[in-house]
Amino acid sequence: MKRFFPYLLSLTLTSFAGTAAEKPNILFIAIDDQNDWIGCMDSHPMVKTPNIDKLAARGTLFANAHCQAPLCNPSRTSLMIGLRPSTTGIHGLRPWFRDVPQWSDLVSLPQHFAANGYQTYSNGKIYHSIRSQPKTEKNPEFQNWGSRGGVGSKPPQKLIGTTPFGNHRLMDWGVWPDNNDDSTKGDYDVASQAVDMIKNMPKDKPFFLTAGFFLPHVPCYATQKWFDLYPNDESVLPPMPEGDRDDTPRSSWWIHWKLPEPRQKWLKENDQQINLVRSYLASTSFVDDQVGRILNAIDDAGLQDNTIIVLWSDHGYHLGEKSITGKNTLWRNSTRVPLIFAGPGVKSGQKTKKPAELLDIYPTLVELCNLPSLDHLEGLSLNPQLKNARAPRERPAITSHNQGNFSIVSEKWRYIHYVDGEEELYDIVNDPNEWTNLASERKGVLKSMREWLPKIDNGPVPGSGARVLTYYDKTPVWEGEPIGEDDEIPHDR
Ligand SMILES: [Ca+2]
Ligand SMILES: [Ca+2]
Repeated sequence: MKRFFPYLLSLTLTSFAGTAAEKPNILFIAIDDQNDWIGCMDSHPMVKTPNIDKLAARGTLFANAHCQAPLCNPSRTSLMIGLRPSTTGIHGLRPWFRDVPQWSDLVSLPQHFAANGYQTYSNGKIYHSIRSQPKTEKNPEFQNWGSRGGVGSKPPQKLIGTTPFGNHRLMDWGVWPDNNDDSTKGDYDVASQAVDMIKNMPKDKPFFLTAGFFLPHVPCYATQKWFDLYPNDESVLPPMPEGDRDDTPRSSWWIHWKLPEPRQKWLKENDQQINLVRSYLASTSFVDDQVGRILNAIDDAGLQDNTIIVLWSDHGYHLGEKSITGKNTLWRNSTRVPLIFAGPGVKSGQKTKKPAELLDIYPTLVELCNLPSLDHLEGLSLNPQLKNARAPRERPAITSHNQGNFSIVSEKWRYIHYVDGEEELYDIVNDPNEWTNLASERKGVLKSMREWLPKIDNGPVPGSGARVLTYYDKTPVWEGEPIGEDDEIPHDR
């Protein structure tokens, strides 16, 4: 009997290795508030993101990908559980979806992988509100928790002075720390701990490893070396024609009525336009460098041929375009996001203009890894486009921001419907900056785009708050305060 034992043992080990080889690992990289200012997305002509560009060249870039909501909590909840915000009723920064009885047991993306033989690892910001396991919940969101990430080292006081709408502590940017040391930054720690996990994790199971970067979310603090990549003059600014909002409805303001993010007017008056844009670009390049550290660790560990890498951002960001900064809009600046897949099952060197949604990530990874499919998912698998960039796509990309406000993007058009019935239409091929609203001219296009408005359009769940707009009896209510018909649009208070 004794001499058979080593044989049995090696058989067991072989079958474990076999399982791991059949199931590719997942490296899941999230960037917070990263708009389409990524080199390979041909948006900002100066931005430097060599590592993300290299990843895109190794895989498939979705150049027409859009978030499901232009705000952290609803966007990330949607991506992680596979349901639209208009289905879940998660529209604001509150609540945490597990506190909503209807969604408390829904199987999230990492939970589904854990249930199918994966070890799951969390680093940094993946969900909006948790970076460690909530004590009250029985099912772990992740099995292993690493870096909490976040902003890291902060200056003793704000660098840019007092900002409107309450001088929010996050509304800040500039060079920090001032000694060129990146190692005190939360995102540096996210990359470091992800690299350690890649090096040291047990090899008997496939992994689902996340790295959630906080920058270029405000406060956009970066060290001087990243600022040095960008000129300190007006050439860094995006094009922002005067009066761009003259052809947009008043209800476009309702969904970002009062925000801590300063308006363009404040930036101009306080000479902060160039500083903000450079700070954002510097933060993007710094995060790109952290992405590169993790990609190198995958290569160094010899895992590149057996690891699917997906990189995404939860929504975009305005830096003065359409008179505002921040998110909370249904235009390109807020909805268009980087979305890249690379690794086994993904054709390399592809760039597709087919519409894609962050909601599609869940069913795509499930299919790529041959996991059991789940009935509740509202996204579509992107596998056809991962194999052939021109493969047909049956529906456009749909973004919502609070009940009744939707943006619908096809290969040719962006259609916007506001809660009061107002509409916008842009030809995104010939007018990628969405400057000319064609809603009054193209009635036929409007009609066909309207067909895609989701049939389910739920209002905010109980406990909703922070950036929630409701609309009853033709009265918009922003964060509990009615907006009067003649109220001046808040620009600078
Ligand atoms: Ca965000
Ligand atoms: Ca315009």
